[in-house]
Amino acid sequence: MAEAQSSRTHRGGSAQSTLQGEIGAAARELGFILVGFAPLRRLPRAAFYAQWLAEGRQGEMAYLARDPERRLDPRRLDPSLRAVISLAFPYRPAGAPPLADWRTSLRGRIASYALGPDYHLLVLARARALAGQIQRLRPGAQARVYVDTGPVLEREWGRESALGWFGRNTNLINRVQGSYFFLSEIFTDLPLEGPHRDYGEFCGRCTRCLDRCPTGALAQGYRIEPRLCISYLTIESRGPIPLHLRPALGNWIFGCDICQEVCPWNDAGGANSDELNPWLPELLRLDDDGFRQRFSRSAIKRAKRRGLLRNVAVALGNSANPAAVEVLAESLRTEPEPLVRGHVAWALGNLGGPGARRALLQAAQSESTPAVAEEITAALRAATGARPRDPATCQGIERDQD
Ligand code: B12
Ligand code: SF4
Ligand code: SF4
Repeated sequence: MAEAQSSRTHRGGSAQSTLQGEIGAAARELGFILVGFAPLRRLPRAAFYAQWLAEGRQGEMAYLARDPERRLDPRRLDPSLRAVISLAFPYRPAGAPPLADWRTSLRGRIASYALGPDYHLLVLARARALAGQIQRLRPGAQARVYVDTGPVLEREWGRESALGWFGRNTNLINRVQGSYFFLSEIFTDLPLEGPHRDYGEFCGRCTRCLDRCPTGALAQGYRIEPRLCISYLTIESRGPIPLHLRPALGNWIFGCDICQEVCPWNDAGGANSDELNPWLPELLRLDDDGFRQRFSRSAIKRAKRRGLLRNVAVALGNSANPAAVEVLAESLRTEPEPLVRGHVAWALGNLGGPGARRALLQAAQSESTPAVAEEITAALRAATGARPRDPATCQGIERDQD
């Protein structure tokens, strides 16, 4: 079991300590790498949350603003609840450094948490199994399980249970395990003992995550502006990606790991996998059935086909690779979803060159959705001014004459 709990929870010989030891052992068997306990209380950092909402930081994630009191105090779900068991389940970081030649190979990047089956199902099943064991140890005990599945401020409960500290990148970080883990909670009416000291704070003077975030989403004071975060833009946001942010997405098409990759508390990643570096033209050609077949058991389904293909179009537009024009031109002709067509037009405008301009001019004749027609007009302007770049170096090169 990780250091986060060992010195804090298994004290004395009380019935609670024995029970907590048994819960810890069962959790470890189920694959959890951290376990902590804390009595429930109204979270004391409520003002931070109120301010966050007042600034509209939830963006399109309206659920975050729904009944904030319930998020701050789980006893509003059920007054008999007394304690939380906070759990961390690891996921494997992607290989680092990321593919340097993505512009040439036209490969995108997917955040490593999305590798394999959807974590909501995977971790939920393990946490439910643990809840079942707790109920066998203490028949009749309440055990309500969450994995990003309800009105719970999960990192805050992880912090209360001394699993780690809230880093400048706003992730919960453990000194041994880093931050590549999911959080899960079991709320119970059992009187479990809390940690006996604060975990502490270990960012020190480091500001790597702030310096390296490509969109400036992170600020001093442990503050994130989700509406600038690539994870929000590529997963949660359903509409057009703001024009000025599209270049900063690079080849991220689902989530982003940069502020974790640069964190000195995380180990360098494992092997690169095709699943996390998919070939972008193939994704842009996915129809509804193809999307369902490929992603129905993956966290990626959250973005929906239209969201994912929107992101893929942006990445292709950022590739500076004329080889991307063919699939984009094909998509502009055949794609049924206006959101995707609009971003495809932007991508062609960004790439420029005769093929891109031809495709845009042709589409301008028949496009019937005003928002897409606007994207096409802007893209034609950009394509006329654009100097194609060398994908290998991403430097400007002379444009072929039409
Ligand atoms: C909304 C959300 C997002 C949003 C907003 C992120 C954010 N930082 O709030 C977006 C889409 C951007 C996002 C991105 C990611 N997410 Co997310 N996300 C969530 C979700 C659903 C809710 C988070 C939330 O409530 N935010 C609202 C803010 C106000 O809450 P808060 O930051 O926890 O703040 C409270 C306290 O911490 C405190 N506080 C915080 N800082 C400070 C500082 C001071 C000085 C004070 C006084 C108080 C204070 O005040 C608040 C009220 O108590 C949680 C799951 C859940 N239900 O909790 C997952 C979750 C946080 N996400 C997770 C993950 C993995 C990610 C990504 C890494 C995915 C990816 N690779 O793309 C990125 C990381 C981006 C980043 N740097 O945060 C994991 C994090 C695990 C971990 N080790 O921390 C969670 C816990 C999901 C899970 N079950 O594992 N996510
Ligand atoms: S996930 Fe990416 S975009 Fe979001 S805060 Fe971290 S580095 Fe910035
Ligand atoms: S990169 Fe540095 S500042 Fe950011 S969370 Fe990690 S230790 Fe903290």
